[in-house]
Formats: sequence, structure tokens, C-alpha cells
Amino acid sequence: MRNIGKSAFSGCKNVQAITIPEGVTTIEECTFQACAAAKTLKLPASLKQINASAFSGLDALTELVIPASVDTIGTGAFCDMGALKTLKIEDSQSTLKFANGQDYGAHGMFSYEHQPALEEAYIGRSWTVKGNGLFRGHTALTNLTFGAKVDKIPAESFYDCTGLEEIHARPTTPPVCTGGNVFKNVNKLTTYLYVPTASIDLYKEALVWKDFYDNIRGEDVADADLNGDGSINVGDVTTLVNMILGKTEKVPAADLNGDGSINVGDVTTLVNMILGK
Ligand SMILES: [Ca+2]
Ligand SMILES: [Ca+2]
Repeated sequence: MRNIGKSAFSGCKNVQAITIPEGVTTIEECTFQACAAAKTLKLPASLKQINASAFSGLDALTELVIPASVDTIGTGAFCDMGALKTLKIEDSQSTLKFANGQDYGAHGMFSYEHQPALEEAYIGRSWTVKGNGLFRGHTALTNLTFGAKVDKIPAESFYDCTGLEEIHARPTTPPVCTGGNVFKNVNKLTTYLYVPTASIDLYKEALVWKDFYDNIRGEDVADADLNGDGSINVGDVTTLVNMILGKTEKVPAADLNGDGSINVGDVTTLVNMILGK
């Protein structure tokens, strides 16, 4: 199965869980619209395209994960998700394309009106959007994280996100903010910005990020994809061993077991991760 037909499950009010099988590449318009009882949604790693209103009205869903494979998201695909608490857009080197942003009338993508319970967002890749900032005016959002692969942030993306308390930026190079309005009206005195310790000075000099100057803190997060190729496998073991042998520079992300040093214990942790233990 590659494709699920337009409106195929639209209005299925008793569906509690939606799992879309591996191999599916496109979710057509309105496919799962108003499946208001669905508490879980599992999207496959094969998915490329989510069309307009595909999941709008999933009013019981609390968590949404957008797989790294997705490259386009249609108008209002995630509207009216009253219970949605966390959003995760998985890490990818490629850019995610949104059909529209907040200023598209009632069809805005992520807005307080559509996901009033959304507190936490993890964005693992760069994105483009038609219209104004993707999350503009999303006052419920308190905790925002950018994955290490994000390299630019479009204008007005978080304009008026006045509820923000913590921003975690994982990229070692500060993402380029298009224009100065990315965090307009976000309180720079009460919102903390956490960045990799070795990059604090870079963030203190970078456009937009420097506005958080006094509230920039160091935070190093373990990341097993040590060679940065998007998957965790034997290649990362090689990179880690080279770090331990002094052939490659050690990075804080390599402390996978969190004991404060980078040594053979981290190799064990990594091998166990690869073996799924
Ligand atoms: Ca890797
Ligand atoms: Ca360690």
C-alpha cells in the first residue's frame, strides 16, 4: 500500500489509535479528518507527503511525531488538536516544506487556536513556510528545542510566543535567523536560551540570539550520531573509538552514559544502543 484515499477514514469517531503501515508515502487530503477519539498516531518512516487537513480534528491526540522522511505538509494538516501537548519533528538534513503558516486565516498550521494545549516543541530540521511565521502567536508554547541540524529559521516564526520559558538550541553554529523578528515580543529577560557550552560566545554574537545575552546558558546533550550521517550504527563506534584514541577531537555529545568522561564505557552504551538493548 502506497496511498490511502482521500477522506478514507474521515469522521471515524470510534477509532482510538491510528497506525499507518510502513511503505505508505502519501496521506491524502482529509484522510483522518475528525477522528476525534484517536489518542495515538504512528506515522511510518516511509512517509513523504501529508496533504491538506489530513489529520485535522484529532482532538484527543496528545503527541505528534513527524518522521524525518516527510518533505511536505499541506494546509491545515494538524488543525483542531485540542489535546496536543508535544510536537516532535524528527532530525533531518533536508528542509521540511509547510504549505502555509500562521497568517493563513483559520487554516494556520500551528497556532494557539488550533493546539491550545501544546507546551513543548522539538524541531529537528530547517523548514520553509508560505505566509508568516509558523508558530506566530502560539502563547501556550513554553519549551522549544532546535535539533543540531537546524541551520536557519524563517522570519516571524515565534513572533508573540509570549509563553516561552526555555529555548534549547543544539546546533554548534547558531542558526541564521531571517530578519530580526523571529522571537519578537518574547521576553528576553525571563526566557532562557540553552546552547552547547563551546558555542556560548558564538550565540552571544549572532543576530537575534544575542538578544538573550544575559540568559544564555551552556547545555551539552549526548548524541549518538557522532559522525552526523543521520543514523546510529557501526560508523559511530569508529568515530567514538577514534576520539578515545585521540585521533579525532572529543565532543561533549560523545559522553553517552553521562558520567562526565569519554571512554570505553561510552562504547558499551553505544553498542547496546545499536543492538537495541
Ligand atoms: Ca552516524
Ligand atoms: Ca562517559
